[in-house]
Amino acid sequence: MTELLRGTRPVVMGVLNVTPDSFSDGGRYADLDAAVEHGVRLYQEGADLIDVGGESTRPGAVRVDAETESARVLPVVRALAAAGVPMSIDTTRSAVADAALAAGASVVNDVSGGLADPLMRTVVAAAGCPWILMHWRGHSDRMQDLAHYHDVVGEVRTELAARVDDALAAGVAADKIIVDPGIGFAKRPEHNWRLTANLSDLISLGYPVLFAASRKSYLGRLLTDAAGTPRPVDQRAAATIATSVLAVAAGAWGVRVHDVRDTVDALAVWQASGSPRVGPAESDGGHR
Ligand code: PMM
Repeated sequence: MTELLRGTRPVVMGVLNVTPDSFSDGGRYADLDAAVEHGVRLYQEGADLIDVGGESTRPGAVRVDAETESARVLPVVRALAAAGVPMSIDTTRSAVADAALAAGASVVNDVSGGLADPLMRTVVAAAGCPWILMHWRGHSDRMQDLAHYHDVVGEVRTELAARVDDALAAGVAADKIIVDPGIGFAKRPEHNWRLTANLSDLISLGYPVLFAASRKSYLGRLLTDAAGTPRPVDQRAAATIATSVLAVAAGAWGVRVHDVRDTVDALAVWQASGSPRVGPAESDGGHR
């Protein structure tokens, strides 16, 4: 994990949603054996971390209770830990994060950036684990109503900086913080494109940046066919890989993707091409 956080090479997180209703893989890995098998496969394909989630965050999703979320993820986390697979837990709930860390996860991926549960910062600070703080404005049932910006890149940067300040004030170490623009969360397609094109503005905060556009709807809309139908979710891999390479080339610390093997291949090409890695250490000498 320490090596991952140092950012000497791009990190690939593989998505494992143990939910019936996530937008791209919902229902496919709701069964324990299928989930564990898929997590192991993504790890073997080269993922650095498997990101295990038990609550869908697709636009409009209705929340599940903490018990349901825990019952979905904990057996998977335990089994993957036993298989030696490193994991992040994708949750906004401190109780789920706490239990998943105890069960073998080593990173907390919080799409609310600590806003949904005020106890999350305490759990993360006590655990001393890395914390991914994503830009978020509200739960999925209402997030599209919150997609109003004058300057999306500037506002996301300012709001993420506030999340970082909250984390630091709670005792989370600066070198454990990762930020994420939250592609698709309270964002319209034009907002997602502005953020995709201006990642360097977020990288200049001085924290590792995770970019997570995999299969998201703005890519489907980009690839709309002549009849006006957006490209289906399972046919957005090439577009996703293009965004991942662009993000890493712009200095992103890592990407969160469904298609691990092809992403790893594409990033190997990027690295072999000798492209200089431009990250916080090189660009502005560290934290804000
Ligand atoms: N997106 C989803 C879930 N978790 N975590 C982070 N850090 N960033 C994201 O953009 C993000 C996330 C929703 O996508 P999925 O349904 O494919 O998991």
